[in-house]
Amino acid sequence: MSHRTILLVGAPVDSGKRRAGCLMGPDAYRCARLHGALADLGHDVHDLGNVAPDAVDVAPDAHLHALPETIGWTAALSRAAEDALGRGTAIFMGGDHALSLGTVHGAAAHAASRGRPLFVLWLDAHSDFHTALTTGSGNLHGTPLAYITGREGFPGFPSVPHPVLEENVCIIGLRSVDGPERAALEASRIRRHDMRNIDETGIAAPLNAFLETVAAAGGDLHVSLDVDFLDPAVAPAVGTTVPGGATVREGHLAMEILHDSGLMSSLDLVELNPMLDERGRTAQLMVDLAASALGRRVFDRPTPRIL
Ligand code: EXY
Ligand code: MN
Ligand code: MN
Ligand code: MN
Repeated sequence: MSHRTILLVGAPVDSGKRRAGCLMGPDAYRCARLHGALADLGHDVHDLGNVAPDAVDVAPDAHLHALPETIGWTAALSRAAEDALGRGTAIFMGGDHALSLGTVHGAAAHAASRGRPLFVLWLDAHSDFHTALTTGSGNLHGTPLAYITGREGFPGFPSVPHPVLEENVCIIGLRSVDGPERAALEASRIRRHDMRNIDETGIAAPLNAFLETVAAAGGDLHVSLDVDFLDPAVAPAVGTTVPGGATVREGHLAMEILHDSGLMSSLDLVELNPMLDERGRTAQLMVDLAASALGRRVFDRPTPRIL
């Protein structure tokens, strides 16, 4: 297994929705030993601490929740992502999915600086494909995929000089898509796999097909893992649960396939709300999934000595 330099970046974004709690996400990952789990695999791991949002001169919006703060996070996390990716593999400890407005913005800039396209794997019950003008809830954590693919409708946000091409995006796990998102998705070139697809084909087939495209293009790959991709029975600590999600094994299989491909350059761990967790089991599952994405295997680990 190839050892990596891994940069852990705390992104305590809680502004993407009204329910509070994701603020504590980065420290929950620290308490669940994300750093140690990855170091145990032989990686050179550095925790860069938490990012803080930029102060921005943007007027609050009557509909869009915490608009100024979310714009400030986008700018700050874009810079943080470029910095971290210049040093190795970046893992962003969220924080809600609004953090991806900035992390993918920065990952796309980093890829472009090296003349490589950026691909995005979105593991989520939701498509997060609203613009700031179509969202019904006003919760900006439902918009990052629209923003980073360059959809119009984000007044006041940083420009997107390197939009991710729609054909370079693959969503897996869908089971809650709003009307405007559905219409926009169906008009797009985004690969999208709902849970019915996964029930029928399994998760390996669509994931491997996407990864073959990434490899053929010589692209960087940003993975955005939303807690609600998983079934609420195994991952309750998220405010937007949707029944019928991925099993623990489907989650690990996806992460193990990602590791075997060697293609993942950055990873968002988003939407963990420790206020909703049960003895830290969701945080632990997310740490275990991240470890699978970075090479943890039953048989690659030294067999414990029989005492
Ligand atoms: N589509 C709904 C909305 O826009 O409010 C729900 C969005 C949930 C977003 C979470 C992060 O995945
Ligand atoms: Mn070091
Ligand atoms: Mn999401
Ligand atoms: Mn979601």
